Amino acid sequence: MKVAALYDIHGNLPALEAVLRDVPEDAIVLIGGDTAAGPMPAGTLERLLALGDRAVWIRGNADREGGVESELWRWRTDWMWEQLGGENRAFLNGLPGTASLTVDGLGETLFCHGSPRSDEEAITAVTAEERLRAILADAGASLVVCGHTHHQFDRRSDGVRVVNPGSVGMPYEGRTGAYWALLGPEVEHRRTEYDLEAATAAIRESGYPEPDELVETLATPPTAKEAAEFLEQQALEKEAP
Ligand SMILES: [Mn+2]
Repeated sequence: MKVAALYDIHGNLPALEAVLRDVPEDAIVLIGGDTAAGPMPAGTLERLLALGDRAVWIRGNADREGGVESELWRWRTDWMWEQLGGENRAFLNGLPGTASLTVDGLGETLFCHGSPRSDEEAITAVTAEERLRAILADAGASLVVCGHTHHQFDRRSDGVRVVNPGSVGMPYEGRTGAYWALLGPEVEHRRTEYDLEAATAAIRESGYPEPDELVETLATPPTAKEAAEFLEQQALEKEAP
């Protein structure tokens, strides 16, 4: 099978709609977590649930209770749970942490949100070899697809290939657009353009907490290098005893 990996959609329905227009009809849609936590959570879930059996879901840290740390993100996820009915809430919380699929030309592939062992553990483009080796030690697959850090990369460590498809709804790529990956038979990193002006208007109308912060991130995103270095530093501080 071919797999379209859609990670970190973050409730950005206009970005998702644009990406889904670019996804080949014969591809499975892997929804890589941090799916609804953003300005249009209910519409985003509804659109993805309409994919039915074509979609494979895994859970991100922001899709479960208690999965975010900062005050801003706690506010935002509280707002999200208010927007979603109890049924959607239970659905998101009950999703599996990982999924394993056999992809055309790539073989057995493990999909996770943060790392194979945690939806909160960050892998970045600059993760040191030693830390990466420890993270991947028990992955049990030759290809691991992870998200959470919102920038695309394609790395190898001890025979394990690690791919980040980037983020559909809140990318850190130094450039606007929606980022994802098409897997099978190659790993193809993709960027889809969407109408950011219309999306900005919808975000401002949604009632989403601190919309200006999101609007600014979408319009003038940090570069992948800046994001990778910042997130790597954060991960190291979290790890420190
Ligand atoms: Mn995340």
